[in-house]
Amino acid sequence: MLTPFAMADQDRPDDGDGDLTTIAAKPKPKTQRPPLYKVLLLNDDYTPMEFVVHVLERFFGINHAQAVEIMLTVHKKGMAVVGVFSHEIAETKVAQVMDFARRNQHPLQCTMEKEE
Ligand code: TYC
Repeated sequence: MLTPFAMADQDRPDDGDGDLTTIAAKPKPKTQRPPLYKVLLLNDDYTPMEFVVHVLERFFGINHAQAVEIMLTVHKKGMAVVGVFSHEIAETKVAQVMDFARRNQHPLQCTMEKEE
């Protein structure tokens, strides 16, 4: 029996081998998850609604009905989160949307924000 720490019997993890011995408590691995980033779409007065719906379908893989719903949320509330990604993927999505909007001469703005 390995009992490296002072521990009450009832708090010892059972190693399941049928006796009352315990295994040594494993040190907790301190691996950190990488931060995630919200990609936000911002409202404006000029970008056509159909264009925004198309952007959501094309770059975020969102189905048509959901895309219409999200577009209307942005239109009414000013912005909405359209996805949560790693830093690199979020940056790529933002760049793709901004480039596509610019090439089509729409003022649509897309940005990213670190998640808490
Ligand atoms: N407000 C725009 C309009 O009335 C539509 C719009 C929706 C624009 C969402 C941008 O992210 C946006 N044509």
